[in-house]
Amino acid sequence: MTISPADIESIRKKFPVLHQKVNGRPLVYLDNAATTQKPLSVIESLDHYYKTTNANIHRGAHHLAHQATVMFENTREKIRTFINARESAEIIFTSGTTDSINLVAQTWGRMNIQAGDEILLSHMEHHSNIVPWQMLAEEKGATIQVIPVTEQGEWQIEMIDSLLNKKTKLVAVNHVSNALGTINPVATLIEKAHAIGAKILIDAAQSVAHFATDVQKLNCDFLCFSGHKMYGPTGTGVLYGKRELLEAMPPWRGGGEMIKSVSFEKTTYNEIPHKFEAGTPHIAGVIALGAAVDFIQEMSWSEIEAHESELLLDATEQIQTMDGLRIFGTSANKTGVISFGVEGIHPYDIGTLLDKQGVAVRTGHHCTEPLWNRFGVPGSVRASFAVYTTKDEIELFVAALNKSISMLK
Ligand code: 7TS
Repeated sequence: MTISPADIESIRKKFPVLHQKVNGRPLVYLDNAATTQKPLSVIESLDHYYKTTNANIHRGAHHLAHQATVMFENTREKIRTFINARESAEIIFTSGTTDSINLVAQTWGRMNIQAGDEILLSHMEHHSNIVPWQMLAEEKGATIQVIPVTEQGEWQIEMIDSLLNKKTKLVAVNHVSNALGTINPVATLIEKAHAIGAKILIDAAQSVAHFATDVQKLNCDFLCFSGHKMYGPTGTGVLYGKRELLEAMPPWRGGGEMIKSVSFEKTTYNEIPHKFEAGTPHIAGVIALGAAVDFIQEMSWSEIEAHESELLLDATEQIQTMDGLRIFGTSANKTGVISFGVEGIHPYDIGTLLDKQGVAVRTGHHCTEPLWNRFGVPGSVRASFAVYTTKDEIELFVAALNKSISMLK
C-alpha cells in the first residue's frame, strides 16, 4: 500500500524547509541521500530541550540532569527497537556513520587485524567505508580485497566465494549504495562471512530510512548509520555491535564518562555502551533523533517502500529514454536513487542548470571515486528521493532536466 497524495501533503507540511522558492522556483529537493530534511517534531525537540532541560547527562544529581539523562537514554531504547537489537547496551551513540566505522577500525580492528590478514570491501563503498580500513591495513600490514561490481551496479556474486578465505578477518559493505541505490544482498554475505569465521560490518547509512532493519535477523556483527540521513539532526549517529564483541574491544577515545575509576596508577573502564562514549555527546541531537524515529514509525515500512519505489519507477521511465543519457545502477533491487550521466556534458553543468530551476541534486563522485573509475566516468548527477518527495516534483525534475540538456547540447 502506498501513501496517498493527501497524506504526502500532510507529511510535507511537517517540513518547513520544503516550502520555499529557490532561484524564483519552488524548491524541488532531490538530494536526500546526502541529507534528509527535518520534520518540525525534530526541530522543536531541539528547541524544547534547550529551552526547558539543557543539562549534562549521567553525572548531575539535580532535576534537569536527571531529565536530560532519561530523555537521552530513551532514544537509545528507541534505536534498539528501531533496529531490533537485543539490548540497548549494544547501541553506541557516535557523531555519524564515519565516526562509527572509525571506532570499529581503531578498536576491534587494531586488536584483531594482523599482518597478512585480509579485509573484504566492495567496489561501491563510500570513502568512509574504505579509508579507515586502508589506514588500518597499512598500519598492520594487512591487505584490502574488493568485491567487483557489474555493469548493472550489483556485486559480482560469483566472485564472493573465491574472495572469502581463511585470511579474511573482516567484511565491511554497505546495505545500499549511495551512488547507485543498489540494495545489496547482505544477508547472504553475512552467512558466508561467518562460515569462514570473519566478522562483518554493515554500513546502513543509506538503508535505515528506507526499509526495515533487523540486526538480529541479519546477524551482522556491527551496523552503522547517521541520524541526519533519517530525518534527524546532523552530528548524531549509531554504532550497533554484538555485546560480546563490544565488551572485548578496547576503548578508543579516553575521557569522562567512559571510565569506572581513574588514578595515575591505573584507570578502569565503564560498561558498554558508555565505554565508547567519552565526553559530552550531542545530547540535544540524540534526543531529537528519538523524534526522528517517531516520525518514521508513524508510517509503515510497506507504505514508505511503495511510495519511494513508485517515484523511482516513474523517474526512471521518464529519463531513461532521453538522448545520450545513461543511468548508472540498473539493478531491480534499488532504493529511490537515480545516478546518471549525459554523453558530452559534464555532470556539474547539469547540476548548475537544474539548480537555476529550483531543483537540488548532487553532482560529482559522491565519495565513491573507485566506483566511478570502474565505470570510466568522473562522476554522475544524482537525484535521490525521500518520503516527502511527490510525483509532481518528479515532473518538475524531468522538465528541468530536459531543458538543461537542450541548453547544453
Ligand atoms: N556510508 C554511506 C553509504 C553514505 O552514503 C555516507 C554519506 C556515509 C557512509 C558517511 O556518512 P556521514 O554521515 O558520516 O557523512 N553519503 C553522502 C552522500 O551520498 N552525499 O553526501 C554524503
